[in-house]
Amino acid sequence: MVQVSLSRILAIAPFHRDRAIAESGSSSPRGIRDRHPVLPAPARALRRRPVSKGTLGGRIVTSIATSALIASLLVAASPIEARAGSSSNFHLSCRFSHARKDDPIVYPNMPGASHLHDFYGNVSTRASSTLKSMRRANTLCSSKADTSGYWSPALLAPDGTVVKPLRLAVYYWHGDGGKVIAPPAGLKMIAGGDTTKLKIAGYACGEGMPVSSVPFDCGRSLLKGVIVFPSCWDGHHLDSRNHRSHMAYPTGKGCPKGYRHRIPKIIFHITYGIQDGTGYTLVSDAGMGMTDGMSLHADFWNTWHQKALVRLVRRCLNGGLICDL
Ligand SMILES: [Cu+2]
Repeated sequence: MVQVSLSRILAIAPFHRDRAIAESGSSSPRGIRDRHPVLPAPARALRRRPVSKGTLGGRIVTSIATSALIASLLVAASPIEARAGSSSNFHLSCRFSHARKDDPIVYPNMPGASHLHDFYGNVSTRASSTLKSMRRANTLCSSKADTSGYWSPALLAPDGTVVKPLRLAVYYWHGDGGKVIAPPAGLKMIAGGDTTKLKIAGYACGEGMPVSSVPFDCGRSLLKGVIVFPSCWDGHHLDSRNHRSHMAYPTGKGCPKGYRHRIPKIIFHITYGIQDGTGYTLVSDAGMGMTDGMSLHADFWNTWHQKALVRLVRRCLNGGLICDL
């Protein structure tokens, strides 16, 4: 095991952390792949995994480490890099910032026009936000270079009270295929809205892909809302009228015609802070023609400090690593 500083690798001051641990490939790549949220995983085993108070990456890498010593080191250290092969990714944790009836993508400059959204990371995201104002603002994400806009609809308890969520974990996966490019600066997109398509949006416990179209009882684990964004870009448009049609999901044969530009597969894992989600709904259900939390969707606005994002894509994704930011 070799200790390196990711900030040195990336040469980005805001990324400075005390230390980083690079795993030299001694962990089993199979072990990593087994817990890849994108791949079919043993849902029951994942659901029963206890929730750790360690860092996001600590949880993941701990699950693949075989010795308690390595595990404790990895939980304590951040960022972490590990050899990953095809399941390379970088991921960060963004704390809940504020809830507001704003949507800078669907209703720019129209405060109060939207259903109630939970905003994560950037503390300034509002209807009037611009790329410039976003980049100038503070972020609650674990990487200070990530001043992106991340939001999703507010969750309601069965008695109608609004749930204050805890945090959002954002994964940027390499996915299958050749090299990926960084999402272009200013890219806007919306994903989800109908959890009958579980591959795109739904609910889970702990890590892993959605296993339910409605919030449910996770026992001792925390309920998560999971949304998968499209990773094929048309190469021209940063947005489109429905905020979706400039993007496409890959098929078994890769990115479809007209959408050949591969960006990372971005996956949101929202931690609401509740265990039993039975009877919970979303504020967006009625407006989107859904019930029972089935309108789960999310918005992504790439207002990262772009140079840092480009470096992460090159270093972690095209470099075959797992990077915990
Ligand atoms: Cu919404």
